[in-house]
Amino acid sequence: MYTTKLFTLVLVVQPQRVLLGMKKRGFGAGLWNGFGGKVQPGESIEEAARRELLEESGLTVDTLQKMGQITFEFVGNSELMDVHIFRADDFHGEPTESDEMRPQWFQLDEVPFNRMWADDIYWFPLVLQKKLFRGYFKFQGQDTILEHTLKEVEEV
Ligand code: 8OG
Repeated sequence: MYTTKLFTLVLVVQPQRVLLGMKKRGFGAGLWNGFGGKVQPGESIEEAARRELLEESGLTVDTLQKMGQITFEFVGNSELMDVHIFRADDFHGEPTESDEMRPQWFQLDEVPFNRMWADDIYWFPLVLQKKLFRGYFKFQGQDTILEHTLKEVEEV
């Protein structure tokens, strides 16, 4: 029997650059990523996205745009990860290092895909183009994608 756990991920995107954080510990340590984490009981997905963004990057945003949803399966693990991906085009505050993340701006043509999760190269361009999507990725370990689906949708 599979169970599903909800996660958030926020990409702060500006005309020439995107803010990523180097994950310093835990799941995905050593990889650049957007900011996010687990949705807690009693919290909406968007509330969780804002909380995690603030905790990990020091930033607040007015508007979060829902961009996509990806389900991750890891072979041997019956808990699926349902990751809700948001984009923010404006923010308040200064990117600030936290215990979990070290933020850094990247030019849009210098996104470090070779030091990101292997699936990101598939869907990240859709976020940059403001296209909505749904996906499924089946991983073996943290590096190998065994199967995937990805489609553009009208509504997330
Ligand atoms: O609470 P924790 O930091 O462990 O949450 C995991 C974060 O990593 C959460 O923001 C969702 C995100 N995440 C995955 N898998 C992937 C992935 O394959 N690519 C990217 N970019 N982020 C991912 O859990």
